[in-house]
Amino acid sequence: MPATQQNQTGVQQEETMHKLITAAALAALAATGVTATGATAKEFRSSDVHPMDYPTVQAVVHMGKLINERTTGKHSVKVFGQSVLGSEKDTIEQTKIGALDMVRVNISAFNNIVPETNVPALPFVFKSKAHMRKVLDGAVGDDILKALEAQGFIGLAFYDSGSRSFYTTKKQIKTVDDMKGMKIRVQQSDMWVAMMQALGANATPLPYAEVYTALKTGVVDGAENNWPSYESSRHYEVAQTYSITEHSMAPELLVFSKRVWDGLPVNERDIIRQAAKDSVPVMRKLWDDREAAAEKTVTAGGAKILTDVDKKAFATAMQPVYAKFAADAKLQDLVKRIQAID
Ligand code: GTR
Repeated sequence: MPATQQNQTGVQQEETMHKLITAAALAALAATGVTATGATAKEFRSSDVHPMDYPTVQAVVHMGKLINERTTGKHSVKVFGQSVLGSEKDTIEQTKIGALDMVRVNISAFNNIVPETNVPALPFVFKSKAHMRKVLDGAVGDDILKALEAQGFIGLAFYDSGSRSFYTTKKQIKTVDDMKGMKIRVQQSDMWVAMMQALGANATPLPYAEVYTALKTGVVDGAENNWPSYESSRHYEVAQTYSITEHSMAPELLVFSKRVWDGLPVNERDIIRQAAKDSVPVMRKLWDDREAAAEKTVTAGGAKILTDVDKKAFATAMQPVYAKFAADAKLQDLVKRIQAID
């Protein structure tokens, strides 16, 4: 008998024993991840292709802290960066079957799965960063997030991804004519392939993690991305001419596995949704800072920035993509609603 139980009455001894057993049972439950309420505590696993200091990763880390606080320590989030869990295409599949809980990808990775996701990736569809944020924060954004559900994903939030521009290893791009016959790496999306075709280029769809080597070994002549990705991936070291075409503002997307989601109590789903929404302003601040810092880094690293690019001609040449990828009434309506927003 423990020393504390000496000199106790029978009733006291019974109470002490009960407390000891309860504490032991709780400890055992905690070890298996089951809380006193019977619900399973989880460390949600989320994937990203970017390094840990990148704004998308940090935003999800922040979201995880909010979830942890708001579930009083029950749930947490662990983010795996740098494609360690696989490419965007692979991790989307893992999320669908519930092997992964969350994934943060560019919306283009969903283009072949959910037609509505083509719309915000369309060339020159947004007028400015402010316009893009306003559209995605509103009803159009909500409708696109909802469209993911039928395919097994809960759309939680959009994050910024700035504007994407071309960068090349040898030949520089200033006009649409310069694109002719160039091999350009794109994301794994039919719409992105069509965009390059419209410009007269040859699209090479590749996972993000393979782009550096493809540029370095000459498998492709160029790629396209925003300032922070051009910088953090070190693509600027091997493709030193960055032509400011700003042809797409395809946003980032954070989704949760519907399969996992359906097993969560409603109040916890609300906490997760709200935490995702609350991570958006945090991400935007990180994003704006990183965009400015990335521009400085790549310039200091020897990248040549071409600003005298014929953007209008790029917009005109890419117009046929609308007819092909935003053809049906539902998608046309989304485009119209975006254009109607100031
Ligand atoms: C980045 C984006 C990634 C990925 C990458 C790419 O801007 O954040 O999710 O889509 O581009 O080009 O593959």
